[in-house]
Amino acid sequence: MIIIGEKINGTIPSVKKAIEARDEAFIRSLAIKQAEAGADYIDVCAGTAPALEVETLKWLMDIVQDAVDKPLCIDSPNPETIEQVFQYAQKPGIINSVSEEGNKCEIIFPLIEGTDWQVIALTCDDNGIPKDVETRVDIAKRMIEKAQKYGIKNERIHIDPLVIALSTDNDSVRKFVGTIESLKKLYPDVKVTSGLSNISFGMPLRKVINQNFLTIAVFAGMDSAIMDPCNREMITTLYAAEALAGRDRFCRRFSNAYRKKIIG
Ligand code: THG
Repeated sequence: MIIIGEKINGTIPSVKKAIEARDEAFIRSLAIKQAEAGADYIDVCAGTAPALEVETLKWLMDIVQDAVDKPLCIDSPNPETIEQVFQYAQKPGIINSVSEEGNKCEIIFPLIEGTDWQVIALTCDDNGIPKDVETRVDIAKRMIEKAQKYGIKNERIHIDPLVIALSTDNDSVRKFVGTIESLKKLYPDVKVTSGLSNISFGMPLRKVINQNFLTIAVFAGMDSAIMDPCNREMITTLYAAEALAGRDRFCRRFSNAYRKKIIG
């Protein structure tokens, strides 16, 4: 699993406070903790008003890149913001995200043409998030075909099927799994990603729901996860799920992580 560490996000109250106080040490430690816990990419999201977003994101990017060697996942709903901060990235990472809303693809795809950047593509458009699998897959197809015109190969694209809270759609997980299955049949090389916490909105014991959702998503073939790599229970669930899904040869990663070391 490709792990995208989610903790540097201005919508989290403690991070919002740190951004407002320009508390560099706090952000730095979040970057280091996530890198040490196994994050492959560090998501940076300003979560501020658009007027402050470019300056805030640049500040976050500079701190993270100074603290760790991991590539960034630049998280903003505004393609113009991404366009402006892109130059401050020291190495290729992931753009989070495009969708079929407005002209997002038309701004972002030329930006990453001829680079090694990857992109998360959300399956929504000007009509919002579709309720059914077919429309999600249609939107994904349109974005994948557009990307091809810019030489962006399928393996650089992470489709995010935008899982809806289970409390508002009883079939949410089934639709998520169905979308992964259809996409992988059409485009075996395309990646699928997801956040893990939307599923449990409005429910008690959210941790349990999130962990079990992760297990199902791993089994369905999800390639990357936007998650908290410092959450030990979640990482244990991930390792166990990968072993159970046959994604951990000889269960080596799981065993190395959890078998008591026998010395002597
Ligand atoms: N898809 C894509 N991008 C995304 C999301 C997605 N970016 C934002 C969001 N969803 C993913 N990021 C977060 C960040 C923090 C939390 C949830 C999602 C969060 N954090 C708690 C905290 O830090 O206090 C608890 C974390 C925990 O212990 O697990 O809730 O869906 N493309």
